[in-house]
Amino acid sequence: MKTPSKWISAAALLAVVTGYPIQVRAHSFPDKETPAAGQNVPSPPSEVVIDFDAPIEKLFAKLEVTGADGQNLAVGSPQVSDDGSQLSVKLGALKPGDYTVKWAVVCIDTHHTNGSYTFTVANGS
Ligand SMILES: [Cu+2]
Repeated sequence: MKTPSKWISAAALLAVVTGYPIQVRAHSFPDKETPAAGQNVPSPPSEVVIDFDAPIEKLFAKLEVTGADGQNLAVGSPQVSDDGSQLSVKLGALKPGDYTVKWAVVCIDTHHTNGSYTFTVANGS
């Protein structure tokens, strides 16, 4: 005869032991940014692209690119690739200077992550 209570406690213990690391791994953080964080690009990029290490929800993805005056220079809405791994937005013509990229996403297990980084458009001459 089986002893259900033993099975239940074993499952509960397993959830406690493994639950936390599984959730951490499922959070979506940037794997790669284009332009890269801190990069000094020789010519103005036409878009900003961020690759994530875990799929993100299309509905809640935010991506802003602001210049020194704080104005958002993204053109149109941010786009999420079909597999949820890539977030991108088109840019208007950027002048030389420093730009801040701000992103906020929700991964498929509903965890929110966000962050920001800067890149520089060099003085082309
Ligand atoms: Cu998560």
